[in-house]
Amino acid sequence: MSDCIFCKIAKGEVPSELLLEKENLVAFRDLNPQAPTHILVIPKKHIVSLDQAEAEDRDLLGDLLLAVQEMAQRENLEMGYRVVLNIGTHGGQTVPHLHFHLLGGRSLQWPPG
Ligand code: DGP
Repeated sequence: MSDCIFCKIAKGEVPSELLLEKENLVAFRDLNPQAPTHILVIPKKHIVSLDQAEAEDRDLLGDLLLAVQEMAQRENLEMGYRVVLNIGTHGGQTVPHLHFHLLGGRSLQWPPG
């Protein structure tokens, strides 16, 4: 989508600290980190949120989760980490392009606010 900031990051039209690029996804550091490691893993395909994902996105969703795992291993998060998927207004989603947050490097509280 032409006016989507994450589409622009995925295409390299907006700079980011890009950590991983595959055929169908990219991973980059969050602009506003909430933990020592805060990485976003996004599909190149514009999907607004998990709510808009379809059966044809099954493989893509699996690839995104495996990319999160790969990034966690690269970041040496052996003590554990959290994967967050915010959906819609009540879910706290601010960027309407599906993205997994990978948070780690400190002990994280539960429940979230
Ligand atoms: P969410 O609230 O789940 O929609 O998370 C959106 C995240 O995206 C938030 O943690 C900040 C991050 N973010 C927003 N704009 C940019 C950007 O232009 N570059 C990067 N690297 N991160 C961004």
